[in-house]
Amino acid sequence: MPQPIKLHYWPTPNGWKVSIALEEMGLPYELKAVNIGAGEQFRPEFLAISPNNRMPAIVDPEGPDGQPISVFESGAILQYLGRKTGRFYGRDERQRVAVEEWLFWQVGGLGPMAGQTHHFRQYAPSMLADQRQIAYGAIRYTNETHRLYGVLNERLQGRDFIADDYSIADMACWGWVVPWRNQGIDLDEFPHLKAWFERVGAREAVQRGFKLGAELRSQGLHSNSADAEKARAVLFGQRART
Ligand SMILES: N[C@@H](CCC(=O)N[C@@H](CS)C(=O)NCC(=O)O)C(=O)O
Repeated sequence: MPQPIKLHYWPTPNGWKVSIALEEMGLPYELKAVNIGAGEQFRPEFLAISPNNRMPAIVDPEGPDGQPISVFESGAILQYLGRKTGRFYGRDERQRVAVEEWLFWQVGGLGPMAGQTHHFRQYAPSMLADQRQIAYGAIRYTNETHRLYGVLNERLQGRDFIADDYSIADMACWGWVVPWRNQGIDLDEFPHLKAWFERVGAREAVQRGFKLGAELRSQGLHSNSADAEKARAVLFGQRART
C-alpha cells in the first residue's frame, strides 16, 4: 500500500490543479491545509518545503529511490506526478512537448494574468478610497485574460483536450476558468473553450479535486468581514522578508 502524499493546499485555482491530478491519478493523499489568509504559508516548516510562501506543495514519502521528496510550484508538481505515474503526460515526445507548452502557458500566462484580473476587479475596490485608481489595472488585466481565453479557444477548435489526449495541461488550466464571471469574461464568446470546460468539469475526479476543502473557503477576500480584512493585510503588499 503506497504511503499517502502530503498535499499542502488551500482551495484556490492553483490548489485545485494538484488535488485534481492526485484524484485523476488515483494516488493516496493526505490534506494539509495551509490557510493563506491567516498567514500559515509563512510558517517555517512550510517555508522549508515552499520557500516562495505559496501553496500548493507536496511531500511524497516515496520519492526517487524510495526516499521522501518535496515539490513546490504547481507546474513542477504536475510534471513530477505525471512522471511518477506515467499518466496524463503525453504518449511520445511530440505530445509531451505540447503538454509542456500549454502547462507553461498556464503557469506563466493564464494563472498570473487572471490572478491580477481578480485582484483589480474584486479585491482592489475594497482597499482604495479613490476608485479611479483601479481602472487602468482592471482594464489591462481583463483585456489580457480575454486575449488568453481567445488563444485557448483557438487551440481547442477541433480538439477535445488541449494536447489531444487529456493531460496535466487540462488539469492546470481548468481551475482558472472556473471564476470566468469574476474575470469579466463571457464564456459564450469562446465556444470551443466552453465545451472543453464542461467536458473536463464533468469528470468525476475533477469534481472530487475541485470539492477538496471547499468548506475551508471564507466568504471571499472582498467582503467586509474582519477575517477578509486580515487576509487582505496578509496577502497584499508583501515585500521581501529580510
Ligand atoms: N506559481 C505558483 C503560484 C501559487 C500561488 O500563487 N498560490 C497562492 C494562492 S492561489 C498562495 O499560496 N498565496 C499565498 C501568498 O500570497 O502569500 C504555483 O503555480 O504554484
